[in-house]
Amino acid sequence: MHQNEIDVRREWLQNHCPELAVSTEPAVLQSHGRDWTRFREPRPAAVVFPEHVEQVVHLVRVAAEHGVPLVPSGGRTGLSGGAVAAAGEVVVSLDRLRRILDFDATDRTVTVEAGVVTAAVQAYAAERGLCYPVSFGAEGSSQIGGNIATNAGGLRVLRYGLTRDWVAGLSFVDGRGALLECNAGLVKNASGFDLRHLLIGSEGTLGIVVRAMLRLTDPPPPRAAMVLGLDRLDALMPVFRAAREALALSAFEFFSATALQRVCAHLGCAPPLAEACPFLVLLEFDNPDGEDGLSFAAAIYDRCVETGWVREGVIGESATQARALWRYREAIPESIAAATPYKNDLAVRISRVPDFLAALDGQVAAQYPELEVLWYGHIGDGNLHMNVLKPDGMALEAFEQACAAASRSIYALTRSFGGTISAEHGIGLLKQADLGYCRSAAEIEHMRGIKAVLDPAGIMNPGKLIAVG
Ligand code: 2HG
Ligand code: ZN
Repeated sequence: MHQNEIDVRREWLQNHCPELAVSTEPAVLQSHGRDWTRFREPRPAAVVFPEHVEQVVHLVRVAAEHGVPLVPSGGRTGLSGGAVAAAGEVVVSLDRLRRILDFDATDRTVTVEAGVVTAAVQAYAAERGLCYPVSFGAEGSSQIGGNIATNAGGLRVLRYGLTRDWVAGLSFVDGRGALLECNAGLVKNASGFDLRHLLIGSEGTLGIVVRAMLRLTDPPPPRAAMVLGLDRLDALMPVFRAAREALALSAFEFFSATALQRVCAHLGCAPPLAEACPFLVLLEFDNPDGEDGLSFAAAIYDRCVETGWVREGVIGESATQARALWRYREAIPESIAAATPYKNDLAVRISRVPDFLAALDGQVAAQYPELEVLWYGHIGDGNLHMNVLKPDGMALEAFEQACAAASRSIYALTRSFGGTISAEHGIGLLKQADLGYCRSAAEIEHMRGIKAVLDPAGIMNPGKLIAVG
């Protein structure tokens, strides 16, 4: 988009939304025009900061009338470009819609505005003796609205499910500027289509989530963590099964030694195990009275070592020790960020993980003979992150093209296993052309039809998730 068109759009904003806080500062356009992806340069016309839901309603209404594209923006921690504004759009930041509105101890719900940060909800629940259990590395800056828009998952899906499972109700502004309130906290509501669930995972393409009522649960019991070193990929599932039979697992995470090396280099710390094993798993499990959990874990460990599945392991008994072990897994994305990783976020059914991994392993070696590939992920729920690192000196565009081409055969393999090309990061801008690898033509057609109803002017996050027109 040319600068004069951008100027016209800024003037339009001033004329039609004079009450709205607007920024056209280059630094703000940069920071709020993108998420954590680095494959597109941000170029929004402006960033607006509504403070009240009514301002969002008004903005969307006039934007729909005049065909002005909007990009909803939360904590901007997305990994698929869902919040990237690269074509002169108006970014709608939810940063100032960050009030906690209501708490109900009987319903065990908290109602928040969309811009409330995930960790703030967790802390608020903990102060009231409850827990908001959706948890992931970006929880310190991701916002509830964005979590809903991408149905964020994370580290404890195995125990607690996804964001979807914790949304008791939500309000959103559709693409025509109508405010809809969906399922205000009812546990049972058999009265037709549940638009709440349509909005969850819609990546801002159907409307802007402005408020949510979240369910809370009991706080977790004390937990311990264990890191085990494996020699072979095919030992992963036997270890998972053994652990799940004996322990109350809340996480079963996987990472490769190459990922661990990056973390140790980044944090300047020693690895958790004395011997270098090519694959590692991190288990987190309930340890309520500080005894049973640990003796079960020790028994599993012995069995896994005897059978040859595990070479070495370490247990973190105290909360501090467990946290230290978690760092090895959680810090992987930040440790490799400087290498502009190309991210794959694949998932298959848990039972198919071993065969999928074996097939993928061969394919990756053939597709990326010269590039460094790191594996990690939430194997306990079937989700595998595969990150390809950009070599120093390789142009970003050439790197993206090479990875995108290689990804297609990986997606085809994923499809043959009945899997998805995005488990939890969303399709966004970066994977939009490949949606057909995990959704049928009929499904995509219906998605377009649904979008046309909720967003007839096509202004809501255009070009993301599904191509229209
Ligand atoms: C994680 O599991 C996040 O740490 C990021 O989903 C995954 O960096 C990635 O590919
Ligand atoms: Zn993840």
